[in-house]
Amino acid sequence: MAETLIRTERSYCRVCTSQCGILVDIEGEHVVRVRGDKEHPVSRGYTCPKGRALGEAHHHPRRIERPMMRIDGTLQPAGWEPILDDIAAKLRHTIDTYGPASVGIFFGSGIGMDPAAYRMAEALQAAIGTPAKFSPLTIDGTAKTLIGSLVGGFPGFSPRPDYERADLVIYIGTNPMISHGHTVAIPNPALTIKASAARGEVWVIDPRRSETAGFATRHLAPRPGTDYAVLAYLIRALLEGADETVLGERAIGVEALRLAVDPFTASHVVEIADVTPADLDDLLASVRKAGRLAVETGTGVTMSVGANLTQWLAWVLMIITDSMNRPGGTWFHPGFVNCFDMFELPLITAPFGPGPKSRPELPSFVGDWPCAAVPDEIEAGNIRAFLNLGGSLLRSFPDSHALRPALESLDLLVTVEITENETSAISSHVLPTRDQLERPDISLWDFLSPNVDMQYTPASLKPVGDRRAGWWIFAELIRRLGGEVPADVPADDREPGADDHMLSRILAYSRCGFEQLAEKRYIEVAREFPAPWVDAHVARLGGWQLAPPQLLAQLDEVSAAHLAAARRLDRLPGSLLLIPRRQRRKLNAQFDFLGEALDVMLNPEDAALSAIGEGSEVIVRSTRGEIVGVARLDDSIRRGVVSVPHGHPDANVNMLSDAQVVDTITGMVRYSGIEVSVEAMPLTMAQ
Ligand SMILES: Nc1nc2c(c(=O)[nH]1)N[C@H]1C(S)=C(S)[C@@H](COP(=O)(O)OP(=O)(O)OC[C@H]3O[C@@H](n4cnc5c(=O)[nH]c(N)nc54)[C@H](O)[C@@H]3O)O[C@H]1N2
Ligand SMILES: Nc1nc2c(c(=O)[nH]1)N[C@H]1C(S)=C(S)[C@@H](COP(=O)(O)OP(=O)(O)OC[C@H]3O[C@@H](n4cnc5c(=O)[nH]c(N)nc54)[C@H](O)[C@@H]3O)O[C@H]1N2
Ligand code: SF4
Ligand SMILES: [Mo]
Repeated sequence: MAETLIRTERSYCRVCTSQCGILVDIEGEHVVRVRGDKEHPVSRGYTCPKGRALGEAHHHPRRIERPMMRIDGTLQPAGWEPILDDIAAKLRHTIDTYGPASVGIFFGSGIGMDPAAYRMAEALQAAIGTPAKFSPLTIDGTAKTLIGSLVGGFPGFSPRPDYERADLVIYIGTNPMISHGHTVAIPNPALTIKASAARGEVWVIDPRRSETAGFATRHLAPRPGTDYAVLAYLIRALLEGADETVLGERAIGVEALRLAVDPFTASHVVEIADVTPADLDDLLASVRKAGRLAVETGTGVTMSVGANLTQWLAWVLMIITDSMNRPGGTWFHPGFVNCFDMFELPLITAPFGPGPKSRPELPSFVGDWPCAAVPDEIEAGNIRAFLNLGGSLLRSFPDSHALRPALESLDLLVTVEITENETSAISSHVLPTRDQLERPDISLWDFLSPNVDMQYTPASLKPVGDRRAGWWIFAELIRRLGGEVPADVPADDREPGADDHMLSRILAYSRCGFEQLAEKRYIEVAREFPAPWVDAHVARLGGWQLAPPQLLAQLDEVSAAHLAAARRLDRLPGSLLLIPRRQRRKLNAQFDFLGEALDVMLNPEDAALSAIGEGSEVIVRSTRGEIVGVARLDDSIRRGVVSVPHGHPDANVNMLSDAQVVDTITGMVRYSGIEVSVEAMPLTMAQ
């Protein structure tokens, strides 16, 4: 028998921001297995099915190895030189004829975890000079950034649970047992949540009794999008006799806030949110008992009509219980690459600018244009070329019906990818880049980590085929456009040490040097808590802003609409509110090969009304389109709600979403609370 030689490379997973330590067993250049690294200081051997599937992702039958361009209507392999020349010539022509704003760029999740590429993509955007920058922010969670600015005076300000001490953690619209957290990674969620529940209380607020609710001490299921009303009830009650030091000295706008939440009596909230008065009493009692608390929100909040309101009132609840930057409450991440505690944090309370011309109601928000504007911008002739850097546009953006023809009409649609999908299939140029096992990395999104820490991994494998580093691709485009690339950027990504050099540039002002990090692999620094820089920033702001006028107006508007909807008697059977859900063996549009099915999760009583049985094929319809899925009857979901996961190629839930339905303060698209009907597939069609 031939002897096999397996080597093991120590690395960390960059599929999600938990960044679990992994050991990659490799035979030749073939990944035999990926397993958890028990010696990793944070994850201690924990992994999830996605991380363990990194080998299969690398050996994906549809992986892209050669650059391709469209010649006579079909994508054909060509060399890097002619392809980059062609892209640069077309970009140059587009910019010269229509101006820099005619080039749109999507900083997709794919390059989001490739720091060296990400930074060079920013340089490419600057070289082009286009404001038409898009990112997952406006299809994921603008509310958090908005509230950071409006209430805390800085968009990147984000409180996170003091898991070591908090007696009450409230999860609203987040399911860390599956997602491993929204903006705060929870690497081994069961461990953390169980520990919180053992010490105190864990409440989950979600229209579905989620996997996280299974570990919680209590679950509450309000109507989608109405979470803010529950919080308003708590705040109304807590403002009576609240700590005057907190309210008087550290916050402003108490009176306006008091007026705003005044209508939210138990009966008002019961009518809007359809929870019971006993639920509200119990939650209030838990809050009073705990004193301090932490509220974690996720995409169930940020994708809903109540996004800004719930996020705002979650902050207010933490502020008035003196839970901000306090033990037993929340702490603020000071950054690792950029150190917020080492300089005077600027006050940024209005992160808006001019937005896309075709959607005058939408601003730019922290430098991003809303993804929902892409179809209209192309249609209007404003965007003529589009650079898709690691995005699965047709599955992630809203309104595939509007988006597909718009993208197909472009002269130039460049996709930088690792695997073929329906977006690469309609691109004019497809550029293969190194996947995470083929490149060294550090953690760019330092502030999403549960610790103040930084990791480094070398590459585990040699790049396959003609794949090139993202940073090199973008630097080559900058050069060809006549822009300046800093002299120290290596000319060739295949030079030994070239990737490491690009990573070391990112750490220039960070808490540790690259050499030290490369040697240690993981560096954590002690957390200062309570952190003086947080209190100093809030003092400069004049105190937490409890009642920003835009939010007061939105509260009136949204609660009036919810009340009207609750009183509507003419709802048709089968008319439901669609909510999003993430699946364990999937990451957005990725990991299809792990076989998660598109299940349409319904309450059995709703299903019975429409004669839908378990496992039967159903049609889900919105005003924008329809998809077919398989019904899963489950009483963990509340009546009137249907939960459908996104990112599936054949039944793409974004055939149902509407690019015109967005939050007008931030341009965030509405993915939760979409009105749909669900019907059993007629037998003749099902056969
Ligand atoms: N209806 C609905 N739509 C949603 C959501 C929802 O809940 N409901 N969720 C939204 C959210 S929260 C987000 S963040 C977005 C995500 O939307 P996207 O940013 O489009 O992210 P993914 O779908 O993960 O697609 C990432 C792509 O990058 C590729 N890729 C993987 N690794 C690499 C790499 O190393 N380099 C490069 N260049 N590419 C790589 C993958 O093959 C994949 O095609 O979708 C949003 N869309
Ligand atoms: N396995 C896996 N992990 C992932 C991803 C993935 O696709 N798969 N995606 C990654 C990405 S890009 C992101 S942004 C994060 C997101 O992380 P999370 O925000 O934790 O996302 P979900 O797991 O979908 O949890 C959202 C929860 O909100 C609930 N919900 C929906 N609408 C409402 C509402 O109106 N109110 C309330 N209270 N709840 C509501 C849903 O039922 C669901 O349980 O996950 C990341 N991690
Ligand atoms: S939780 Fe899963 S996907 Fe996220 S880093 Fe860990 S192994 Fe990777
Ligand atoms: Mo996301």
